[in-house]
Amino acid sequence: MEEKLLDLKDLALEEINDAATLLDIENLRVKYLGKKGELTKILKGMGKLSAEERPVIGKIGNEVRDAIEEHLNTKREELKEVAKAEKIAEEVIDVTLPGKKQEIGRRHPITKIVDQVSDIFVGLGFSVAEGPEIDTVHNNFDALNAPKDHPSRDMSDTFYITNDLLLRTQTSPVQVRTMMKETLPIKIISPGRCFRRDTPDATHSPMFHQIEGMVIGKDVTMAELKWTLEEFVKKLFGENTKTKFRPHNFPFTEPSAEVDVTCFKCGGVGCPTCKGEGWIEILGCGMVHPNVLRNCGIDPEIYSGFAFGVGVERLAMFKYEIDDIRLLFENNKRFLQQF
Ligand code: 2NL
Repeated sequence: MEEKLLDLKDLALEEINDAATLLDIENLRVKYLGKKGELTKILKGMGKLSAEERPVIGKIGNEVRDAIEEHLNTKREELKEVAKAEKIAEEVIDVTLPGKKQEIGRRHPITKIVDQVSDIFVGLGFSVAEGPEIDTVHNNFDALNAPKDHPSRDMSDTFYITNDLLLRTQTSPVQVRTMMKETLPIKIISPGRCFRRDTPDATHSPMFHQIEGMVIGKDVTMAELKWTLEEFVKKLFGENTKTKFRPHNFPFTEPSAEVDVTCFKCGGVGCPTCKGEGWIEILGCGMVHPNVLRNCGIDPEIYSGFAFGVGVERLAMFKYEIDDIRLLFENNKRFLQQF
């Protein structure tokens, strides 16, 4: 029996030495020292021993148990150390590596112009109104006094969704909605996306932005229109900017005008930006047509108003010297980073 015990010890110590993981150690503990383990199996035979042999074998059994236990503990600590060292090696941080650059975004040039123009009009007492990009043919054309045969109504010029719904071609439907719903006086601007069935080229995009403005009240005259727009261009292009109101025609205003400003690059002498003209056309405007007021539930005998519309892309292209409108919507980061 003594021999069996010593053989068991040798075998156990050898196996423990070969253990590669903490799980191996636990399995070996169960195998040798567990309740049904090898050592217990041998010691069960002690009952057959003589009274003299029993304490001797018992002592050897205890020594074998202690030796195996100690060996298990030593190996367990060793494996724990190895595992820890491996983990540390794995998680090491190389502080000399270059950092990850945090790229900071910026506003799109169109957004910048919309914000700038909005700020100017808010400073003049206007509120900002918004509305849906899909609206009715009535709000987009009929209410605005557009003749039934007006070319802009054509299927080839407007994106129709149904016979009665379309993608708005201006932000005027927002003004129509405001007139129908709000109490007078009204003093609003409506910036937003508009859509026209255009084939894209350097100056046309089927999606573009417009800022319209409108003032309706008692005794609103063309003098207020001129003062408001002159203030606006001076704040946008500089105090020395001159304006020129040229007669024009829109179905929704009467009288109507287009506004030119002295070129903010050359001051009116003539340069590539203004194509040598000295003047740049920047917006359309006029006194709201009595039919439009009537269509929106306002009595033109009591109230009057003015309205205007600015193309945002045109302003952006002048301001940032962009020669192709398509560049604004290609989302090329290197292009957009310039503004
Ligand atoms: C242009 C011209 C304009 C308006 C828009 C308007 C809206 C209502 C009633 C009357 Cl609800 N007028 N808007 C008036 C004149 C000109 O835009 O060339 N835009 C780029």
